[in-house]
Amino acid sequence: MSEETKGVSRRGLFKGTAGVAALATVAGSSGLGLLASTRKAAAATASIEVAPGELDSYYGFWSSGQSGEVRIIGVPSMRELMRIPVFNRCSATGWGSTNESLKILTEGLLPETKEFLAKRGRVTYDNGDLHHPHMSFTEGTYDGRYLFANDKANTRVARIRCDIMKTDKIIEIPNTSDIHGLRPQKYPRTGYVFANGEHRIPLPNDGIVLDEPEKYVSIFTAIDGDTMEIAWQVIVNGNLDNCDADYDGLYAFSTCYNSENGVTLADMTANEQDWVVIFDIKAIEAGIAAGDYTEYNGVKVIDGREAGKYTQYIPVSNSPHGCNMAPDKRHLCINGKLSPTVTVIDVTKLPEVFGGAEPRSAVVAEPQLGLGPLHTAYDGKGNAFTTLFLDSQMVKWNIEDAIKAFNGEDVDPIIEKIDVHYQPGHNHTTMGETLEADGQFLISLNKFSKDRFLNVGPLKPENDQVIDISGEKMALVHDGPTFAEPHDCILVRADKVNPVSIYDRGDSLWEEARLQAEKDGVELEYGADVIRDGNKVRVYMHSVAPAFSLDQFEVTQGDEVTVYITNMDEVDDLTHGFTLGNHGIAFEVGPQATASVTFTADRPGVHWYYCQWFCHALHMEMRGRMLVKPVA
Ligand code: CUK
Ligand code: CUA
Repeated sequence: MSEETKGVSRRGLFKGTAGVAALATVAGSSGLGLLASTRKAAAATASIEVAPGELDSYYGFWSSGQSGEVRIIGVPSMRELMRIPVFNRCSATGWGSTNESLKILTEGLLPETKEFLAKRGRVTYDNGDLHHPHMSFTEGTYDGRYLFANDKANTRVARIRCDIMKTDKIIEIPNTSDIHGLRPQKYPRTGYVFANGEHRIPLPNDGIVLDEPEKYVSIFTAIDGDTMEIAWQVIVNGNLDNCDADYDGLYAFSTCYNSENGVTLADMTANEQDWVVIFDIKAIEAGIAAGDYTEYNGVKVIDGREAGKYTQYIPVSNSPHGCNMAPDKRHLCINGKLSPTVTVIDVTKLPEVFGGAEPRSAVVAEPQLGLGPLHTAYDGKGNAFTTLFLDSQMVKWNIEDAIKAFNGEDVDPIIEKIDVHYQPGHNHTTMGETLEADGQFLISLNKFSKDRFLNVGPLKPENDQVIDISGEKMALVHDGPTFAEPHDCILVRADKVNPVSIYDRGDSLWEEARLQAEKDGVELEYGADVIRDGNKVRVYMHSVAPAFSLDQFEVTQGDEVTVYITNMDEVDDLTHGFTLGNHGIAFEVGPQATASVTFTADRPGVHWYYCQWFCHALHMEMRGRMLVKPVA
């Protein structure tokens, strides 16, 4: 089977050199000639089959780009298991309308954002652009506590609790614009979450500086993953794109594709070389402790624009993109994008660079791999897999051989190339960004699917392909359509993640509801109470399939009503819901959870509420009436 996956080289389709022109035309290329060979390859293996009733061996945590959520996908089957609302709103779970989710969505916003939104009658942003979901680490591997993810659109970072797979913190990052690259500290633990501000802006961005791009800055942020507070920031030269951290807890790295500090495409791609910024974590911590910072918006900000003790700038070819630390603890791969190369940096040489050695002295290899290298993943056996966006290929190469070739030996580091469909961005291997990289599967997250699926109109799905990398040869084994637009994913061995099935009644998620119930002298667990407090009305119900504890309640037009629902069922998978007709209200209540919503009852008349989560043979009957008395 594997021979068939070799496919046809697409190099001939792109005669030009890798550059802006080629990037601009790539969307129009089709590669139709490849179809026959690759379809055959896809059908030729059964290694991803997960039979009915069997479980996947990996959790895939998928970003969803402009959809703003995180998705859980079983790997290798590629079955979508769950969606976790993060920066988006969710009609099913009520994310963005329950009090509990609104608290998370609003409490971390900057004061000026709250003010800006309030003027528009809103309390939070409705969109997000989530590119990079990454799990917390302990000692170089996933520890199953949290997932962290960025929002490029509204400069936020979110944390997801992996015990319940719900978002529990969202913060907006001050002093910067458009958080893009995000990675957790790998060692000794997370620890810091590193986040790149991609777009350069004035600091402070208050309108005094406008069209003076030379005064804009880009900022690297370290967030404390335990408290979700900002630990410190560093101003850098150029912009910031992707980032990663080492396995020794000493350095973080970011790619910069705009060393020109330009604001137009032509400006930004003018220089032959950009750079990767190296951050010395210990030196920055010492600088903060010694008071070598300026405070902006309550955050301690270090100036790292000049190479020195805090930062070093290692030149690499024009417009690098992906930044991937290898599980050999030693090699960092910087993906060329506009250059056909990947630059390999030996992180054990970084102390010398900080000590004054020439920055490029840390570069130990620079293999030429093909057109448009964007991201690199690892098998834990010394091999790397790099996506070639322009070539629509995945290239497998050997790191040691690349180093030998760089030192003048006659070795070809490239082991194999296969076609992917089409234009891959990120890729990811099973456990590949940890010390436990196991070399089983590789995902290619392709930006275009074109003809790979039934035509669904002009907006087509992305295509996330599964490649079996356990053998000598790569074998493309599955095409997986996904909605807009996974940039990145991680593949976590199933035993690393242990979610609960039933909520703990003591969970802090509904702390405010618990406190309010105490004040009102009612029990959330067994409530069937309507508490009147001026024009505020608090309705406490619990639900046990197939009934709410109140089959009606009455309020007066204009009342501010809060409905608290507690699901007292203790059965796995027995979720109830609360939908209030013609009020735009619907939310999920998981087993043993409490959820609530607040609204103004300004529609006189009879309004039914019902459970929208099919829970019982009498699910349709699980409903009640809200009676709204008109004001005279
Ligand atoms: S980025 Cu999308 S292909 Cu936002 Cu990680 Cu590289
Ligand atoms: Cu409860 Cu449906």
